[in-house]
Amino acid sequence: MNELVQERVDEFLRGISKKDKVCIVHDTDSDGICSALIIAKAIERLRGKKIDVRIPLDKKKYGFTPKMLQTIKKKKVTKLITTDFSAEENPSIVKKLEKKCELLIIDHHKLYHDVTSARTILYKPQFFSKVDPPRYCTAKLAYDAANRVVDATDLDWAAAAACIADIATEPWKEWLDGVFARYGVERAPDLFNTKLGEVSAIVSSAEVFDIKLVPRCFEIFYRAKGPEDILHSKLGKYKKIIDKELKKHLELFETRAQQYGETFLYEMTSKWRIHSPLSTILGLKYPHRTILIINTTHPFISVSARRGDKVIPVNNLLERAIEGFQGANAGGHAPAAGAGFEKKYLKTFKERVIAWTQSSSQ
Ligand SMILES: [Mn+2]
Repeated sequence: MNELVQERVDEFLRGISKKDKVCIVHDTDSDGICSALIIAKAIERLRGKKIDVRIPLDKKKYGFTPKMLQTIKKKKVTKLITTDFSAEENPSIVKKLEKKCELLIIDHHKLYHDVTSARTILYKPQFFSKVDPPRYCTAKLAYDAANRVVDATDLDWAAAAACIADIATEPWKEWLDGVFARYGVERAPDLFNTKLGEVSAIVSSAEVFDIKLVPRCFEIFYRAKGPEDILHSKLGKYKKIIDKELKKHLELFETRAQQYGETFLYEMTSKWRIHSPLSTILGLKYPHRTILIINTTHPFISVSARRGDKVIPVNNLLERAIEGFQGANAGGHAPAAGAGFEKKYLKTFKERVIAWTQSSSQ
């Protein structure tokens, strides 16, 4: 435990001047967008000037890509902030970036390497909090940091929407009650069925509908005064389309998923990248099952896995299952993770998952 991490984060944010070139690299899901929003707003309030560059993650590759590094170099970035992904997964890239800029990594995913240095801050719950990292989502980390250095309480709705999206509500019950009350939002047993849950679903639907909508999502969030502005925005139409597609696959899952003990594999194709929201819904419905949604639509397969009770850590399961696959990636949290690999590896992938889950349940 190291309480000094928070102090360093606050110092980093307060130290940003108008002369700095500030860049945020963020994940494109609700937590990624809301955390980037909160940090971007906090910086604008602190230094009286907006951030300079914002780069969304490339969903298929994760982490820094050569193109991103080029942009960071070209824009002469001096302060680099990343949100909602393990930016430290490749420490040599962090070391390279440190030569040109100071880094603040805000994230709640698995810790790969402690890259903390004079130039880099790793702001992960693992270092300073007893809260289970998956439940301390990045937007909440960003919100807590922002409010230590400036008033960002008006962004509570965005942080709350991200908590719902990431199933990271349990440790923050009291605070969430306050947010619901402040906006007069009615509670429901399933938080996705509330107006704040709808805000989070609007982002994920837009992202799933077309990844190119992410910058527009960010702009709409940046201008919004509260959750109502999102609910009445033009983004709502994508949610309707994606909801229909999700419903179709939720029904198909019941008859077509292959069962191996507690493990359920569901292969699907869709015009949209719905595997992640689909597995989130199924993970909530069946917390004691290991659920793998395998999207075989494209030559590069995407897998989204969930295990609500964490009996099987699905991030480790996926990391192990893709070992040796060229150009593959896997990662995430113990209860929720994702992977991507070329189609030629699908058979091996499935064999490994089945073998591993069956041997561990004996
Ligand atoms: Mn997250």
